[in-house]
Amino acid sequence: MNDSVDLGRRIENGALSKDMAGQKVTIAGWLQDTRNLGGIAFLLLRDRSGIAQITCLKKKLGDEIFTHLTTIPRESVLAVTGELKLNEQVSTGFEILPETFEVLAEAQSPLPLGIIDKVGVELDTRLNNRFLDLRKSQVLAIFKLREILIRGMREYLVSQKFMEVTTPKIVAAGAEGGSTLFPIKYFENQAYLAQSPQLYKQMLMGAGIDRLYELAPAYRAEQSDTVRHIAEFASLDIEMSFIKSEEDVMHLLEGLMTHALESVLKEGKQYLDELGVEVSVPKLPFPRITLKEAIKMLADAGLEVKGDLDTEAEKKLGEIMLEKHGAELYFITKFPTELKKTTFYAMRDASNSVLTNYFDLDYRGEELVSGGQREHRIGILINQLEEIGYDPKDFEFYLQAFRYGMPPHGGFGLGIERVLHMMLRLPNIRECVMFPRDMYRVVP
Ligand code: AMO
Repeated sequence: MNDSVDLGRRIENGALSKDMAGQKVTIAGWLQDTRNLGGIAFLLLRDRSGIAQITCLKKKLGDEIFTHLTTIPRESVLAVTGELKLNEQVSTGFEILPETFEVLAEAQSPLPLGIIDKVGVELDTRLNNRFLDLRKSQVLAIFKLREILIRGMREYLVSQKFMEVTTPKIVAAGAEGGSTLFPIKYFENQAYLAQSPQLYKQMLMGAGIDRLYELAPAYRAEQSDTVRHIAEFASLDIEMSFIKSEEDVMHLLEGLMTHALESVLKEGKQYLDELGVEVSVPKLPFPRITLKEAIKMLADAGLEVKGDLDTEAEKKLGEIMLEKHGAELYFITKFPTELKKTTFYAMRDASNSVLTNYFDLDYRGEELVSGGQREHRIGILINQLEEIGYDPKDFEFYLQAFRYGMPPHGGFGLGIERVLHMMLRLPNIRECVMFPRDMYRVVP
């Protein structure tokens, strides 16, 4: 009985069906749970596609084999061959009566983390044992939804003729301010981990790749230990040429978000149900409010804001936009130049140079996206670099691309984890990354 099982014949649990009644099948996975009732025992075997019940009858198997099967530690990897038999009492409608089995890898016990126990476990313990944590169906559901969301975004961008590109993550200059740069030793020189593909996506506009996107890690040495910041995040960046204004970019972003959320609803229902969350597809167009209007709305609600919106103000604005405008997603536009100082590449408003053509997209009070129209005229771009004290020489590789025909262009950067964080109403953004990086965590 305890022979080797031919894994070449393995069928995924999800592919088993009642039509296979009477057939011999081979399954393999993790032993999730064992219920031993004396003469009969039920083993639940889990793989990525589902759970199958293995029903062990002591009389049929004999004492020794029954005892062996029912004492295999939880979460061991087990392969079983046996007959598929219909049984209406099982949720799937069938069970497997084992004929041969093999313990492929025994799990140590106790487990550092229960897979099916309902006891609340600290996020840190879960992240320290992430390979086990990811075995939980509710945790895996987040990543199934992440995959569906990203697939929906890619689908949309491909349909809009965007080309996927890959730009370097080891770079010589930062694009998003010095304070969040990770310096690295690069042979005999200093380099940095890329905070954003900003300079490269713009250079590629000069190369004539007039609609591009990149989905890649971006690095920020965030000194703030918050539930919405991580040091490595998945950034979806787009850039497009021949725009009339940032409105063209915002229009694309509306289409992208709507399509991606529709995909999540269509393909991810089972995972949303598992997490007990409802997602709604936003109505078009998303409301647009200027930063000035946002500050006024907050003041009317009793919250005085000076300068930029902090976390509290963003949250409050999220509540106001939901209550008063029924909007979960909304644009905040016309950021003052003063607040986008480090954003030297931002085009200023032609009619009012104290404002930029820059916007954010917020989702229930959290910023998902920043973007806008870029400054493509080299003289002005150099002035803007100098204004904030940067030496244009350090950006010469970038500026060169503006000297030989750079079309008007714009784009945005979207944080994938931020979308998931808000969409799934998770308490912490770290839930949306398999192996998150933050100020204190670099393992596992
Ligand atoms: P920005 O710096 O606003 O803009 O970043 C764009 C988006 O990236 C996400 N994000 C983060 N997510 C998690 N943890 C972090 N520490 C973190 N930092 C940023 C947010 C944010 O809205 N080059 C510009 C984009 C552009 O103009 O194209 C940029 O990087 O969702």
